[in-house]
Amino acid sequence: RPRSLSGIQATSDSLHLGNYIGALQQFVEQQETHDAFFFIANLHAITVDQDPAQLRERTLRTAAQFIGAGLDPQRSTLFVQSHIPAHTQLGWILECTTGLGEAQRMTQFKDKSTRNEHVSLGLLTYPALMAADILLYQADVVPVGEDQRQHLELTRNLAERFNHRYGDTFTVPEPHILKSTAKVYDLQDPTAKMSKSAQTPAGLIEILDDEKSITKKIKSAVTDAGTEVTFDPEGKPGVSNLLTIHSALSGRSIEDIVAEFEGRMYGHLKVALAEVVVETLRPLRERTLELLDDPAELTRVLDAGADTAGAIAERTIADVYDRVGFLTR
Ligand code: AQP
Repeated sequence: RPRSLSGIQATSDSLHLGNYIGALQQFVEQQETHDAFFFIANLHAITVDQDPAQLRERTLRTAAQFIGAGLDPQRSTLFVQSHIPAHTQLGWILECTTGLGEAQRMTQFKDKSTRNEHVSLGLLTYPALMAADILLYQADVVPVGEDQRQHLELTRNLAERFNHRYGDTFTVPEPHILKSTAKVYDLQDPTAKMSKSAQTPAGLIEILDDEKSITKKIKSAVTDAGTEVTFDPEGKPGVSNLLTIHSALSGRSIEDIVAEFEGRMYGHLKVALAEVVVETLRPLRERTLELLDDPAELTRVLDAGADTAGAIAERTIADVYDRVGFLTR
């Protein structure tokens, strides 16, 4: 089986619908067909300031949402990034493999460094650590949203550069970015990515939101001029985003949904979509809250995941250290 690996940062109490559709839903699918590894990226989280108690709590909450969304610890290896020291060890080596200009060209760095007042060095070196996350496990595919495409491209370049310099060491990974669901947009600003650093919480659906607030946010989503429900991301970004979300969650094709709403108003689509989102997220929320009642069990799952992941990561880092010329002891 090809190996699939991806991670999500522990930077919010709840993941949002973009994380779910762009990433988590793909993880759940891939655990059926791949040798699956998914982790909570707490090292990446501290590239911006985090409160320690909150980071601890959010790490467990993110793990609970992984399992609540359908990841099965029997079929996927679920772990916490900081439990495996090899991520930082390989991260350093890949920082030394990355050009400064190359890192500065990353659009996420450019966005976040202009948005944040304090810019840490970690924000710049973030993609080298991300490359380490992936290359340590010799991952074949990495399911992510569109915003991570450039980082994946850098990961591939770093793997090739290292292999060329030191001999075949790393599998060069392929991104798994589904065209249809790679970018979920903000409900209040359908030209911007749905993101936890959104201008207003009204544009962001958290997957642990209650049903009333989900329905309210969808009903007040910004739509476009005109009345006809058509899929036209350029001309009608608001309605198209609603159709994309519907299709991703209901599993129906966009054409099928458009046909259902022919001759009807945007409001009808919103009512139907609210129901689809609520029905999808209800069991997920219930399972997540149950899991959070038993943190000891979650910790046990993550410890077992770290044992499995650690064994693979240690093999890779030992090989890398040797190739780079570090003495063994
Ligand atoms: N809007 C989105 N549509 C599709 N996929 C998305 N992802 C994030 N937003 C969308 C994907 O979710 C995964 C986890 O990403 P992350 O841990 O990097 O989370 P994030 O980028 O911190 O989430 P935000 O909300 O986008 O954060 P900010 O506001 O800090 O930039 C990734 O696979 C990502 O592609």
